[in-house]
Amino acid sequence: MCILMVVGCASPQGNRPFAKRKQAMNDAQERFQAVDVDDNGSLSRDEFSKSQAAKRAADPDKLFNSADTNGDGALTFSELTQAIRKLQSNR
Ligand SMILES: [Ca+2]
Ligand SMILES: [Ca+2]
Repeated sequence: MCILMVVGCASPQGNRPFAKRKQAMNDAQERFQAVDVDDNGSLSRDEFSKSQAAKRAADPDKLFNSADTNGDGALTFSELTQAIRKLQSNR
């Protein structure tokens, strides 16, 4: 029993490579990255204006401003998803 426990503890469970990271990426993230043309992880006003969310919005500029919660002039993925969630819950 002791030996089994030692072997169990020694198995490198924490060392697994993140092989499935790509699969875990969801649609929203893929769309975000497709719009993020300069690939810096955030959407500038210009990039945002080309996104589906902006095209569907009645006032994309207003949407951008309300989504940019930290006011740095760019939307991160989490800022955008929160804004979209807010939009959807309003309907
Ligand atoms: Ca960008
Ligand atoms: Ca921001």
